[in-house]
Amino acid sequence: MVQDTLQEAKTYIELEDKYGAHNYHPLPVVLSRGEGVYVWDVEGKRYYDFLSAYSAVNQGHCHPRIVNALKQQAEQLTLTSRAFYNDKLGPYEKYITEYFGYDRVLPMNTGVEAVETALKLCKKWAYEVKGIERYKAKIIFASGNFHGRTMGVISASVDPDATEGYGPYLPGYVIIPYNDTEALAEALKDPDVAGFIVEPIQGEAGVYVPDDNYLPEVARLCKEANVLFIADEVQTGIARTGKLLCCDHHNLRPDILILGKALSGGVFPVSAVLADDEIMLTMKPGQHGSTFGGNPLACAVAMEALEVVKDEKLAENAERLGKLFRQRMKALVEKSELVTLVRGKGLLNAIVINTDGYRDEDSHTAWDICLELAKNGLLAKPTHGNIIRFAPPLVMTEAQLQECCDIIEKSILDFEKGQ
Ligand code: IF1
Repeated sequence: MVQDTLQEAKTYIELEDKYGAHNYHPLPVVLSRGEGVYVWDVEGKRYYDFLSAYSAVNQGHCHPRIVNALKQQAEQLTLTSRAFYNDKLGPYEKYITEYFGYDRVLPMNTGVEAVETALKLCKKWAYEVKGIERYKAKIIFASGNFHGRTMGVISASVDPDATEGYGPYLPGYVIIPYNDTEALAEALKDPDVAGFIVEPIQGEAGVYVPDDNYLPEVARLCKEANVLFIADEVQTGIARTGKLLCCDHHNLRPDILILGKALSGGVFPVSAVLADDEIMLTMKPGQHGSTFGGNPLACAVAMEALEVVKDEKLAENAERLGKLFRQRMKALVEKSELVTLVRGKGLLNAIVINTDGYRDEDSHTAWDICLELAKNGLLAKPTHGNIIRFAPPLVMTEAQLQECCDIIEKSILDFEKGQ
């Protein structure tokens, strides 16, 4: 369908073009159904989904158990607001805090709301526990970060696409290079630093996996400086990188843990911030909130989504299939002129396409390869010009993964021949 977008698909594309904001540039594929590792377009063509809605459908599209939990609760009670108690939030709070090993959870909806919540908690803690003078608290971010699209978060971005035209920005942020513990140690000399927020792997930056000792050093340096280590696991969490959390690869326990996306298996916006009493109880009644935060529907869906992760051993599967995937891609690097490297952890991987310059938006090479992949029944999308992220649902079988590697290899080698 991709090349000669048929009339029906064109209709949907034209509707979005005419009536929608143009804040995305989608691949010309119009999807109408999803199940497990597959999605279908309006012409009935089936694709392997190698984006997983940016790691929100780790459990696979429309997982029956999660959809059923949604349906059951939707016919019972969907939203009470936090003006009253309900019979789902308490049990969910107990469940998720025991699941991840924290004293408390603050439930939100989108990933960026959870990030903003974590940043507010960090400052509250800085003034009320660490004793930093109001309002001198600073938070350190890593360059190349992606934590969402709100003003409070893009103020720490160095990506012109994410920031240009949205000033003035929020003050109080310090930006240091990613994967650089010396820069962190230097920045931590400032006694007004409250926290360091970091993605265990930088997704948007192109699946940038830091050195093995980076995160352990981050945790050690933050502890030494009495600064909060805040892990944004919105994309790397929920089994994506081959462990329940990416921090688990290093047996690290961030002071504040941020979750989103696959926390709901992609059927509903659910996010969460987890921390212990000393941090979480700095927020008093009325000092933070959200209309939908912690709603009964979200609680029912998230509990089932997390049960599925455990029951179906999705982290183990991601670990095993991720190794296979990178082996196959390394073999492709040997055969291909275009593919220069593969990097990732578990089933969060990316290949780098050989074009000049990091933000080589003009190359279209990665984009055109994604069109070729779609033609051959596999959906993926470039990030930052010359990098293609590959992140299938974690329910994939080995046979399906091998078939997908065949598709990727064929598409890229055919594309090169056609160049
Ligand atoms: C877009 C990127 C991925 C995230 C991390 C917080 C959030 C995200 C590590 C905010 C969201 C999404 C947002 C979406 C595309 C996608 C994305 F390309 F933008 F960067 F995955 F890599 N922390 N990432 O990755 O969560 O508020 O969106 O629920 O904005 O285009 P959200």
